[in-house]
Amino acid sequence: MIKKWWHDKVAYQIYPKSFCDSNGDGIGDIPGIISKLDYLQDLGVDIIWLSPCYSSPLADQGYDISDYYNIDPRFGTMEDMEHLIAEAKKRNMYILMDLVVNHCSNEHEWFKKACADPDGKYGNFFYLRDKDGDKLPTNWRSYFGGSVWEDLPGTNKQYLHLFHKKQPDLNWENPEVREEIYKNINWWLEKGLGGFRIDAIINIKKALPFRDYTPDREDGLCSLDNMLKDAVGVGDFLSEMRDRTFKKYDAFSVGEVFNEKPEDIPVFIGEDGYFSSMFDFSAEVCGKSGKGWYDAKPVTPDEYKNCRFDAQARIGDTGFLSNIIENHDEPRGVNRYISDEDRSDQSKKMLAALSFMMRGIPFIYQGQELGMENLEFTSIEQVDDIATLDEYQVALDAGLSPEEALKAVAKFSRDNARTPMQWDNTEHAGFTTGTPWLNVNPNYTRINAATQQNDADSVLRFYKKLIALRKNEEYKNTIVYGSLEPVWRDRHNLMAYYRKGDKTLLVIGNYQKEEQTVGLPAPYKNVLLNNYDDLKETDNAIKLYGYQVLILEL
Ligand code: TEU
Ligand code: CA
Repeated sequence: MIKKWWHDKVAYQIYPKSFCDSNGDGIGDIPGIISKLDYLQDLGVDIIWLSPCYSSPLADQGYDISDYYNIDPRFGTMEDMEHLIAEAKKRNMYILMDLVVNHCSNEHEWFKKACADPDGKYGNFFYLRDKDGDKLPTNWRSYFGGSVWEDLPGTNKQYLHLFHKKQPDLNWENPEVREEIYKNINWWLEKGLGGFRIDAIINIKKALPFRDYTPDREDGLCSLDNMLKDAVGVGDFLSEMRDRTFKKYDAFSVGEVFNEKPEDIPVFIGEDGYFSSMFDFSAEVCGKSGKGWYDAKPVTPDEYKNCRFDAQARIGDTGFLSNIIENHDEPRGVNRYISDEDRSDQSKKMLAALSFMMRGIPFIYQGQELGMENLEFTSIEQVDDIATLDEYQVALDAGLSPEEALKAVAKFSRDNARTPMQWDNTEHAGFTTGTPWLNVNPNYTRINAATQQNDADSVLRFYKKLIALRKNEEYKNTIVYGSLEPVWRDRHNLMAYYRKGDKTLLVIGNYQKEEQTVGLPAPYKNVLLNNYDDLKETDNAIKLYGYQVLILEL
């Protein structure tokens, strides 16, 4: 395998709106991010992925871009962005921006021009269809609910939007659209970005000609999965994009890829793949239901283990996955993968080590390093996220009471991860001096960065140890490039694996509150990490405490 600069890195996702507010308007901003670079450097972060901060009406929190060449004034200025890139560089850190090019905002000038002249150049930047009475061009359901078709204002046409109606899909079949996108990517790379996280990218290829599929809910619409299964040829777009942009700059690119087919893996992230890496979403999609969030099942420890091991096996050493336990679209990992009764610093650390030590590039989502938790919603009024509001309606339509519907969607709400970062125990968790745009989790008095920095046993300090281990010259090669082999795969509530390279490491997590004993295959030389103070041994066997995690060198 050809070594790349990003292989041994540690990445961190910032959701700018909720990270740090420098001017008291309640919205996080780029100067706020700059003020926290030392914190990130101290943690050991190398790559920072910023969720979108381009000009945007923020209908989907910036994933609806109205100008790809500008920074939204709420987040700062272009000078701030350049300053951030420069300050990061000084610390040997790289900035990734979010590449949102499946769609733009309906407030982008391309869309405005398409409305003004739908048969002209910009009409062909989108997917437009003539209106035919009440009949929709297709019966596809948008990811955020309702039809994917919306009237094009001032015309007799409709436009396609797989996401929100304020996010019209760009027509990638049109070479002029692709040129505009590549031009913009290169413009940003010229500014010294390390690369991009690539949003919703599988959606750029549509199955043409459009057709209906069998409806799967009472609304008479069908999931977009049907259309995506039929769409062939996304690789033509992706390889062209790679060659015209990332490749020329040796930039890092990580794709938000769902529903990939096994044969996609080598072409997506193998040598000279479309992307440097893609996220492992195997655990995020586990237990999800086509009916909606209200019907999702909790993920058991054994399911969690199997999802993650299967994903690792599918990739092997073809390429590098990007490993996460959460992001801005998901609930907090410690809520999703640990039961309410068992959530503790110990179980949080176990989850951290099990995920972090897998083969791939670890991504930390802001606050994950503190063990930040879901917010308890008491009313749907507290929800800002458009996906949650839609899923709430889906749950009501399915017959749940308002209380049940709230409870069901609160578990998955994207706002769980979007509450302000908890810096310290002062008002609003030190995120802002003003009124935060979204409620701060009241647990900030207990869970915050300042307190944890001073506590050697904190979740934060444990993450620091994990990162330091990944960077330790002695073990680095094994942790980055070593193979991953599951051990005792069938043992209930136990997740364990070898990492084998020039060293042999054994990672063992007791994924339950009860103790359990494992016999070691060989004596260990060193305990590299332990989330307890001690280790209970009886000749070549270890009695693991509840949620104990160990990283041993054999
Ligand atoms: O997410 C795309 C995406 O595929 C998920 O939202 C997915 O539809 C959902 O999780 C299904 O369960 C990206 C961004 O991460 C998200 O924040 C944006 O809202 C979305 O694209 C549109 O840009
Ligand atoms: Ca601000």
